[in-house]
Amino acid sequence: KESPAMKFQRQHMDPDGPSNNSNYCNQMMRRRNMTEGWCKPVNTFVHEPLVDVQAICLQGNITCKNGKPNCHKSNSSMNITDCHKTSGSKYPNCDYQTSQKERHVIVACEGNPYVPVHFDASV
Ligand code: T3P
Repeated sequence: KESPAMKFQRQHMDPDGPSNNSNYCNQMMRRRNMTEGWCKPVNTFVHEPLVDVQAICLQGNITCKNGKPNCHKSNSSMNITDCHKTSGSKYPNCDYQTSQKERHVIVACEGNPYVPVHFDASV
């Protein structure tokens, strides 16, 4: 079974990206199984080494959007791609807008080892 930490990596890690490709999100949302049963509306991929994203769990501790205390904001800005479902697209034809950004990343961390399990926001 997929652990929360592995699910975070599947949904949010793409160290070898980004591709300068407006089809990036259409391809990646499908390849990473986020278009099965529904079109996941918003999803961010992080283009940094896994160790650097795991290290965010040791960085600034903040409250998550859901009120839990286990979120952490990256000290540095990171290279990310935001995928937003286009308003007209309907399952099973999931269509996404691709936007590349440099942002500080906020993740929720859990467990031992204490690792990212949820992407909360970019700022
Ligand atoms: P997950 O908890 O699997 O990481 O908030 C609902 C989902 O939307 C959540 O999935 C994270 C995702 N999301 C992003 O990936 N990027 C964003 O900027 C925001 C706001 C949400």
